[in-house]
Amino acid sequence: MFIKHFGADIAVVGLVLLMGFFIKESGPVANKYGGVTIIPMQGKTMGADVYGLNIASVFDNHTALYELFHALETHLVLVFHNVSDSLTPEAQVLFTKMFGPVDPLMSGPPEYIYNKQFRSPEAVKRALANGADLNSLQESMIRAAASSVLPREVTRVVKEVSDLLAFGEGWHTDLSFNKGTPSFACLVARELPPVGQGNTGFADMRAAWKRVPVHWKEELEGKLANHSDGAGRSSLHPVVRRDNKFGGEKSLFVNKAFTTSILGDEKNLLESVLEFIENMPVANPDAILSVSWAPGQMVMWDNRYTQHSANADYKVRREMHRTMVSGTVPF
Ligand SMILES: O=C(O)CCC(=O)C(=O)O
Ligand SMILES: [Fe+2]
Repeated sequence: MFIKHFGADIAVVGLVLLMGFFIKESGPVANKYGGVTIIPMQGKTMGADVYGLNIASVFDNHTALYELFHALETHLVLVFHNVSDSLTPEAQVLFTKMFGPVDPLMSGPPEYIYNKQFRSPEAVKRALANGADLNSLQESMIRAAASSVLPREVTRVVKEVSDLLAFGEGWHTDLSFNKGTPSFACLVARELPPVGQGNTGFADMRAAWKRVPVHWKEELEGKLANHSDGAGRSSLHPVVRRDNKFGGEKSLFVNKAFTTSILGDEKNLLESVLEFIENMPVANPDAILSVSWAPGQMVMWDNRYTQHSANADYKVRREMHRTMVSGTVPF
């Protein structure tokens, strides 16, 4: 009896080891939904590559749409490769609407959008060191935005050759100074530097919360932070949000661009927390993605649980189109 039982245990252990070997050897598990394949990024706490999206036919493919929605909330960043030629700005708007209401005013008037970058001290320092005239720089970017003939829901994110600053440099969460912060954002590459330049970095704020020291957690949980655009719009949000639909996981919700203070932060933790995030590419590389771009590529991110940062390491014109899903009030 004992021998028989023992033998069965060995067989089970053997089977599990064998399965582990195959799973390990075959890499991440790809899931296929009506021609759309979702492959989680290996060795990362977030991110998935998506192949086979035909934006013209996906609207009739409810299984694929549901799975993409689920994948976005689970993996936080989806990189859509080789999206079909039909990826017009109008199709981008329609596709984004599949993830929730798209607010044409979400991006705000161009002046708001392009002003805020001047508050990034490093960017300003670098631009001034390069002899920039900040006023004319700002003007040229506003002109670029206003000359657009795109649908109102699409924000052009442009860096002209002559611009010394790029929109979105430095870790940030889009529009976190609003009361309802955008849930998802969608960025489409239109004009690009050579591959490997102009990457966009993403940081996983679920992983960040898991990894900050326990005594920080005890201090920060339950506190509110003030987020401000420096131009009159501001909101208070919880430092730790937990409104993830899948499991209510906690996520660290302060960012260098817009968080000005934590209410009741007697231990002055905000600075240390922002430093922790800044240092994530070195200390927590598995919780960071550096997404490189190719023509026709589209990226969607969960703007509640990630931060991102544009990398302005190129000298040519770059143009991206952004659409955003209206947000909910964080809790
Ligand atoms: O251009 C990029 O890589 C990202 C810009 C950005 O921050 C945004 O579109 O929200
Ligand atoms: Fe951004």
